[in-house]
Amino acid sequence: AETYETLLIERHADGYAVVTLNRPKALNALNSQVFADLTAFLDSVERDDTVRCIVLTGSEKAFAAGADIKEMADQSYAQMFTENFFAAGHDRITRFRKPIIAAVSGYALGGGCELAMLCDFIIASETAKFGQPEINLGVAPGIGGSQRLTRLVGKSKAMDMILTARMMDAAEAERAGLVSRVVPGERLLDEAREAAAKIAAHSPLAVMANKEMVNVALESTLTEGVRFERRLFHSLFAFEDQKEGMAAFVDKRKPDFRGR
Ligand code: CO8
Repeated sequence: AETYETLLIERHADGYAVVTLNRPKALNALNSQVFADLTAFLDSVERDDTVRCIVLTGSEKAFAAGADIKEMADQSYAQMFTENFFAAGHDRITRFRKPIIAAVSGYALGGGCELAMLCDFIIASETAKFGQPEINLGVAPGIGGSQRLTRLVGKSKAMDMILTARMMDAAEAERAGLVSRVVPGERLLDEAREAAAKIAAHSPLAVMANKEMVNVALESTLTEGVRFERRLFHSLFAFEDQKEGMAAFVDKRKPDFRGR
């Protein structure tokens, strides 16, 4: 059985897994163990075809209230630098090739907001609150928040959030483009599961290619990005799944994607 100190894992027959952050007494504050557990889980499913999409969630009260302040409080510069604090966890998530949907209820603050932004898209409950309050602690975002928030919501709102440490509610986060959908709290997990099941029913090869293309948009010029898209699009014709997907459309039946 899969057991992790800080995560609950539920694998679903429809081809996705729900990963629940499970440090309720600390509002899911992210410590080294959480990143070690997430890394181990992602390693274990990277090549596992029964998990084609992941839903990452927290509790009703908190997706995650930040990096664990109690773990960081007494760290020296030499320790942070030597350990390259949280760098390995951050990098592991960005290297994961299958989609991760963040289902956010309650607080997504500091490292919690950064973790949600590391996911491929965010579905938020009406109760969700996003913020980068690190400045209150005399520090700054450290898991990509200053970069990803700015790309997602633009400079003005990113500066506002990061410099004042105020929280954004779900409606503002949706207007700003930080989250893709907002749903009532009781719908949150079903909405995320339904999205994950849809993704898991697609060709897993096409899913990986589509994810990679969108990510390239954030890191290239338009000309380079379009060239990358076109080459990857052409390459999908090497897979049986392309033949199957188009044949199924023509035959008016459901495709049977094999990931080949
Ligand atoms: N770290 C550790 N413990 C936490 C954290 C946290 N981030 N957040 C909450 N907790 C703990 C509390 O200490 C408390 O524990 P205890 O019961 O032992 O006192 C328990 O969770 C419940 O919290 P509260 O009693 O505070 O609950 P409230 O409902 O009153 O308040 C808040 C909820 C508003 C979310 C409040 O807990 C809060 O402000 N939390 C801190 C938010 C914050 O500042 N987050 C940013 C942290 S810094 C960060 O994320 C840096 C990221 C970059 C790291 C990069 C490394 C390279």
